[in-house]
Amino acid sequence: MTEPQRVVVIGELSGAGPPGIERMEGRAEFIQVLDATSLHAALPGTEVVLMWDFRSSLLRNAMDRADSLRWVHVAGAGVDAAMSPELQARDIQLTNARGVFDRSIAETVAGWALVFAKDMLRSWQLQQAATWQHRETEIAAGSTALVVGMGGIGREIARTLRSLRIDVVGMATSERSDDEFGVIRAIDDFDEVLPLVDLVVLVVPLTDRTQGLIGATQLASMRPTARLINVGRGGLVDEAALVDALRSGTIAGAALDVFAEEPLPADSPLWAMDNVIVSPHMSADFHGWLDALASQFMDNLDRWLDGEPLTHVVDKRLGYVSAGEVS
Ligand code: OXD
Repeated sequence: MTEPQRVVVIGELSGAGPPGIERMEGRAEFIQVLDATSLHAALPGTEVVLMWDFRSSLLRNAMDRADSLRWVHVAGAGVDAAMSPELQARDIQLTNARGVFDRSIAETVAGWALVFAKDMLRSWQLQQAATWQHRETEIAAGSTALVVGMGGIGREIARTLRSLRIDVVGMATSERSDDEFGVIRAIDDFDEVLPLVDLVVLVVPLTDRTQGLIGATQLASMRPTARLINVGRGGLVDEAALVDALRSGTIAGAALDVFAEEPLPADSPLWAMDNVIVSPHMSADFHGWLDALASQFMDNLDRWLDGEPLTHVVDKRLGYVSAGEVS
């Protein structure tokens, strides 16, 4: 009889393992680690690591102990915290939670687009003051949104915005023609397209290329009526420059699900700004998301144990699952 596959799980779990672990009985054993010391002890001889906590930097800092590592699964969309030169260079497969979050994030983004257009933040603020103040609001239909990052999540965002009759310009690493979205612009054209749109949605992975994509220069080039939605990573935006731009009216508003530091520090000026929505990194997290993440991993683990190819394999040079990948 073959030994069960040892899977080292990095991150907090509420039960004995990820939800649905029973189906792996006899096939896999899960060892949970929460700190560097236990990871250091568990890594030697381990082939499979599940990063249940997609934000953890534990593995990145312990790659010298990972003598037998062959597969890392990140239970999240962004793999930036797992990425390291060693992981990139070695023959280790990296997979992510592609597909799980598309709908939840798309609905969040569409909701915020409408909150801005229909001035709902102001209505809420006036309600707090029991003030009846009639106003006129924008029509979102006919406005233009730039969606930066056209992987699975970005495409679902683009679809959902289009269903509101918002025109969408998609942007990805390189220019390409797409059956559904027409010409997808290259990220190198970012500064050129930015001044032409009403809404900028960041859903692109954080890589060396996208770090600090939006700084003071980019903000200054945006329409004063434009809004920024960030559901990618805090590092995509220079947060201090954003605060300045929101204060001075350089841009009209921002909805932020991700921040340079999380949780957002209590003294961040963003908390108190009336043209800002602060969301605690939860745009992806719908009721049942943990079950969905676990079940996606177990399906891949079954494939691994059966010697079949894994799905949702991240291109480690790009930092995301490339368009041609099985998903
Ligand atoms: C993720 C996220 O990458 O929720 O999964 O930010």
